[in-house]
Amino acid sequence: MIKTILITGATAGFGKAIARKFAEAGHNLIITGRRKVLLTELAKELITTFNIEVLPLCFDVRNLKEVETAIANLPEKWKGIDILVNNAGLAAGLNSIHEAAVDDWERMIDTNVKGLLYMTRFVAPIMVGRKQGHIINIGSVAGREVYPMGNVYCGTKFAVDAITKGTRIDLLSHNIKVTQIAPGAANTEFSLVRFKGDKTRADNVYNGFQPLTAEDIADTVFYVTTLPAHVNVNDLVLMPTAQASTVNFHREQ
Ligand code: NDP
Ligand code: 8X3
Repeated sequence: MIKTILITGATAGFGKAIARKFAEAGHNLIITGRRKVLLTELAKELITTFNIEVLPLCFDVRNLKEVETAIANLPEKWKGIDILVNNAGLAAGLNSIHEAAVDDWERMIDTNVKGLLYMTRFVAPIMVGRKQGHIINIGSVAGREVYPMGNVYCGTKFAVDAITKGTRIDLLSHNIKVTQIAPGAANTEFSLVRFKGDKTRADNVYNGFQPLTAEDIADTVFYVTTLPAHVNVNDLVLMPTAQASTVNFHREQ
């Protein structure tokens, strides 16, 4: 059955790979992000390569009005969202709690927590109305273990963990699956964004071991959507083989 999948943060990293994975399987996609050019390019590529339908929606998940308007104004044929992947997110900075930039905290909390909530608040009623749906939240190992200077980023991902559990309970009687996928280190634009364009510092994060790829996460997200109607993966943690916790890595010299 062809499904409609809404993926936030599809202009890069996990979101882009998740879009490709579902497109390859013939599903129709609503892809979102702030960088319009990248969204349009991806939409064209997926339509041409996989002969599917794609609706690119350019908005900032931090902006309540933009989120509400984007979902309220969905064309009729796009209203039947089967799967919402709450993926858009970021880390900003890696600093001690007494030195970090407050603006970095605001960006992380507004995107990773409030953005995910806004999306869920406006998409979940559609699913409740249809008595079916699947919400997949991208958490992190940072939502399981706090690491030095991870403070607020970890806090946002612990929040995603709690919100995912709460969402599952609240939507239980509406036949809606709610899953959290919590990856470890994956080489995307994540560290480049965290270190504000410092490529050397970003590359160093992945030195000496093989990190996860965006495709690894896309495969995992896709897998949890292929299970029978009566089976839900509540929570799935995946890490590189060379990672055992947020601070333990086996790096080849
Ligand atoms: P990338 O930086 O590669 O991609 C992040 C995506 O989020 C981009 O498409 C970006 O699009 C979008 N985004 C960021 N802010 C906003 C916003 N305000 N409004 C709309 N879209 C936004 O990172 P990843 O793919 O690695 O990260 C995806 C998710 O996975 C995040 O939630 C991250 O916390 C989580 N994660 C990442 C891990 C990693 O090691 N890479 C590990 C565990 C979890 P645009 O800039 O166009 O708006
Ligand atoms: C991203 C993984 O360990 O850099 O969520 O926080 S980590």
